[in-house]
Amino acid sequence: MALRTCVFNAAGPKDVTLDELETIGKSRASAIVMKSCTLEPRQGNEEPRYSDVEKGSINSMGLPNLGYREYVKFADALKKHGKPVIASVSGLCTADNVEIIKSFNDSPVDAIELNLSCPNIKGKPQIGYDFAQMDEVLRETTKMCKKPIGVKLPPYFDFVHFEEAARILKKHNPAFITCINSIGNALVIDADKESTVIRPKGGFGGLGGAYIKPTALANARKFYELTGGKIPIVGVGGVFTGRDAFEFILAGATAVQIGTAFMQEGAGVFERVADELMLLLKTKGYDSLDDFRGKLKTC
Ligand code: OXC
Repeated sequence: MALRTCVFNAAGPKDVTLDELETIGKSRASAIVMKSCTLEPRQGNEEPRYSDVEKGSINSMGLPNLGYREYVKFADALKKHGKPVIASVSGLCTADNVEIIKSFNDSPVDAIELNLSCPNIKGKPQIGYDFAQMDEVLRETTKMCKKPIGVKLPPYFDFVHFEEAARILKKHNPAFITCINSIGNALVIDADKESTVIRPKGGFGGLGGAYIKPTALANARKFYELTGGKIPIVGVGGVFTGRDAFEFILAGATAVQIGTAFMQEGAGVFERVADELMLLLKTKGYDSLDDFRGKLKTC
């Protein structure tokens, strides 16, 4: 999949409606990722369910989306922007994922990102933390998907878990690995109000932004190492500047997605980050991302 720059949007923020997706289409984002969709439309969790916080964001949106049929239709309309359109699929069970992907197979989407890591669905654990289920859903979806299919993972924190996840991924050989989704079930407290800052699940939600960059970099790096650089890594988590994007490429990523910074700054963020990255490359004397991708030194 050819990308004009290595910077585009993460599934989630401002990508639910066709209007929002058109805004991404008109921006300098090098691809359009649509909101993670389910079989049926979802209202999502109760409000307030998103809050900007000091160094990022916390959310418990609960996958509000229009249902996959709408996103299949949107794909047609979005192709006119001349950049890849990526469907994000987050079925509530394996059969749902298969049914949704069947429809996208016959649509003009360029790729599918299978989201195995939403932390905000009440009563539904993240599939990325259940390795048997992750193995099953990848087996069932990779074999019937006719588009390049990547996997969006939750953050891992233990080398044993990285290794087990990588073993399963290598077995099913996805087209790309996106890491990381938000750090699930964090709690932000407003001491003045003596209250949580979001309402669902008692205030627990997915943490994004600068807080999570070191964890996101660790995940991008570990999966790059464990897959021998053979599966493209899409890094996401705490990208606010070209320098942040540079760090992800150095860790081994092929592209970066932007979530919280897009929420906070709007669609101009894609051009700013891409320009900052270009400038940094020039300053460092690099001609392309391949000159330094994965070449992280240990001090
Ligand atoms: N990650 C997701 O995968 N989905 C959204 N939030 C998040 O942090 C959501 O819709 O809850």
